[in-house]
Amino acid sequence: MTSHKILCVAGALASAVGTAGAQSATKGATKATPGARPLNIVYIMSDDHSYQMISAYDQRYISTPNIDALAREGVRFTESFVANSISGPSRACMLTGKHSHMNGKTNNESSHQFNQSQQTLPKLLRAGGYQTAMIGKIHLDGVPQGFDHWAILPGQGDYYDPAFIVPRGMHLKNGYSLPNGTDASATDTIRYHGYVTNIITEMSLDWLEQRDKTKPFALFIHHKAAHRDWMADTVDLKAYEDRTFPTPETFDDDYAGRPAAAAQEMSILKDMDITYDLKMRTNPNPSGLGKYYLHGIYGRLEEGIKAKFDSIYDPLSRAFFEAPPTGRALAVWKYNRYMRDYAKVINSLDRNIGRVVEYLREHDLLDNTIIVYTSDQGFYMGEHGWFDKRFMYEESMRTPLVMRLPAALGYERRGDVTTLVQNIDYAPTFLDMAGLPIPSDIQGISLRRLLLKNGKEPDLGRKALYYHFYEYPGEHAVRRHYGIRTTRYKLMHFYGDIDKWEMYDLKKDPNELTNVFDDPSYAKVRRQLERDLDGLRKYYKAENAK
Ligand code: SGN
Ligand code: CA
Repeated sequence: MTSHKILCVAGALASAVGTAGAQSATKGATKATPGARPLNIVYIMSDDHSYQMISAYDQRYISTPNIDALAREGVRFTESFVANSISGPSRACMLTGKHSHMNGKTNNESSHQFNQSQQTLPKLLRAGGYQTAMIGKIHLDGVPQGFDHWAILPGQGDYYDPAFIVPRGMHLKNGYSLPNGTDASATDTIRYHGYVTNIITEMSLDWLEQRDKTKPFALFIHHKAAHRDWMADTVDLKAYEDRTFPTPETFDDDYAGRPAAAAQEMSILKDMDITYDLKMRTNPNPSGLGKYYLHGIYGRLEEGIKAKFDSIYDPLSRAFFEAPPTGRALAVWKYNRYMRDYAKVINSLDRNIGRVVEYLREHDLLDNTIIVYTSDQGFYMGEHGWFDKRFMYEESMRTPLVMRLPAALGYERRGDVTTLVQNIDYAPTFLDMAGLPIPSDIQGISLRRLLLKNGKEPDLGRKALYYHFYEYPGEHAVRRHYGIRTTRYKLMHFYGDIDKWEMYDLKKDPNELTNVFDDPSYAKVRRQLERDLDGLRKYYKAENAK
């Protein structure tokens, strides 16, 4: 350590999903070139990183040269989605290749614990001869299994001087509480000095350095960034301070015809905290969250770091409380503060991704390593007036996904991949690329065939995606809902204390402002989508999921 997808006909869908489910590892498998080196996997996943804030996806806001380079030297998935837009569940989908109702981790609450003893991607890779490691945020209960080495943040973790839970004996215990389910006799918790994104990177590079170099490896680098409350590394504190960000088209959404959207509590204007989220410290009347920032977050920074935060935020804070803006002006002011802080955090994330690529380059590993960059879900950057995620609407059901691909191993595809993909596909993809069998109970499909050649994308046999969000009651008050997304339409059902169906024609209404569920001109499409959603629920054994 240095110091830290119009709609297919019902029969087509049924046969489509059937084909996908029957896919095997050997089908169309890349014949390894004799003497070729085995494939290594570097999977980098951040937290809450919206595709809007990656220049490879969206040039309106910021520049992310290192993430863009991964896409340039490989592929950018333009239709990439999660199955459940919330941390622990999303990570469980990724690790198991199964929807939430099958892997058991339906929401972030530890009352719905992830059963670590189930089949997972790292266990399968390890059994197949891979050396495996995971560093950073996993947000699942208990001790990670299937890794030769791991160091995880307790829960969300901290941006500064973060504690990590590590296998016992790796470091000295320093008294941090362990998450529910952790076998305390098997772990140590230790606080590291520095900024979390740097520390996770350094720990990852340290592991690469000391790994058994005779074996292929799979390294899972899971960043805390860019989770709320967006605390920048000191070197990025001044960045973007002179920038005014354009508000997105739907910033002033009135949620007409969408009661669940109206009932959320993730409004920048109403729910974003001036002190906790936006770091305005001279608040005469801080909220509970504000007090937590003052004592629990800002309060535990080192004096030198506090001074650097003060030099940026205190003049802004004093000016704000002297003449606080109101109404829409306040919403726009908060939006800009939010965008700046979030962008600063992405600067560090992108830079650290660059360090990992550089290490792989220096150690002659780029030719036999796939580097994946994704996030545990998308995020609202002011669209609909929001921050956070959870909804099946585009900004949060989507997630960025780029892959730097080793041409030397036959992965010659470059540019955009436009097939609908979902995070349950990662596990079967990596197993397939590693030449390992894909267990039949995995629900995702291997994307490997999409990565081989340029030209028409092979049909993977899946015409629609299933989505289900469960965390209600819960923070931000997003109602439970499930639905289907095709390349053109989306149908979703909010249930519980709200019982409302919503349907969108994404071609005519990409911002999902007009709910056409009751529009007679869409009656035929709606009947088809309803049948297809039923078909998907049966296919995924989700008929009883709620
Ligand atoms: C925390 C945040 C929420 C966020 C959840 C889940 N509140 O509870 O804003 O939606 O995490 O995020 S905070 O006051 O603690 O910042 S997730 O990415 O882990 O699923
Ligand atoms: Ca997240």
